[in-house]
Amino acid sequence: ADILTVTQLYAVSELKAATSRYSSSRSINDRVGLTKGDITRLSLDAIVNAANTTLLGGGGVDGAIHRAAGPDLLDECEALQGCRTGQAKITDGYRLPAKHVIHTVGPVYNVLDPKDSAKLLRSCYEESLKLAVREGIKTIGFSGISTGVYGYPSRDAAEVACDTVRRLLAAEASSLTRVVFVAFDEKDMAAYREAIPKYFPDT
Ligand code: AR6
Repeated sequence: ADILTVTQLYAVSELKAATSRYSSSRSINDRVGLTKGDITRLSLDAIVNAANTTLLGGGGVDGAIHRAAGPDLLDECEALQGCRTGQAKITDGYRLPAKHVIHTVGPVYNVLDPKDSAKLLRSCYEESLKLAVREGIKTIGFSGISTGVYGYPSRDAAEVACDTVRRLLAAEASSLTRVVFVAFDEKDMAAYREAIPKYFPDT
C-alpha cells in the first residue's frame, strides 16, 4: 500500500501542472510506481542494486542489500568476476523478500562530461530491464543508481530513469507488469515526483 502508482500520484494537485512532450498511455502508467523507503523490504521479483565494478559489496544501498541477503549473496557475486560500468548481472535474492538482485554499476558522475555520464546511466537502466525480461521477471524495483556517493544529480538521474523505463515499456512486448522507482531520501523523492508526470503523463 506504500507504493504510489502513477495514477495515484496524479491525485497530487501540484503534479498536474506539468507539461509533457510525451503521449499518455494508460497501459504504461499502470505498470509504473514510486515508493519511498528501504528497497531491501520490497517483495518483488527483482530489486536493482547500485553496485560497483567488483560486485563485492560496499556502502549505501549495496551494503544494505548484502546485509539483508546474507553471506550467500557475496559467494554468488564472487563467481561473477565483476561487472563493467553500464552493465548488469543477476543473482538470487537469498534472505531478501525479493527473488533476485540485479546488480548494475552506475557511473561516477563526471561534471566535465555529463553526456557521457548520462549515456552510462541510461545503459544501466536499459541493461537491467533487458536482463529482467530475459529472466522472465515481471516486477522490479530500482534504487537511485549513482545518486548517492557517485554524485549524479538526482533530478537529472530521475529524468534518465523515467525516459529509459518509458521507452522500454513502450517498445517491447514486455513481460514487465510493475516497475517501481525506490527513493530513499527526500531529494530523490522530489526528483521523481517532478520527472514522473513529464514522462508518464496522465490520460
Ligand atoms: N534502499 C533504497 N535506497 C537506498 C538504500 C536502501 N536501503 N540505501 C541507500 N539508498 P549509493 P551509488 C539510496 O551511494 O551512488 C556503494 O558503496 C541512496 O539514497 O548506494 O550508485 C557501491 O558499492 C541513493 O539515492 O550508490 C558503490 O561503490 C541511492 O541509493 C557505490 O556505493 C544510491 O546511492 C555506488 O554509488
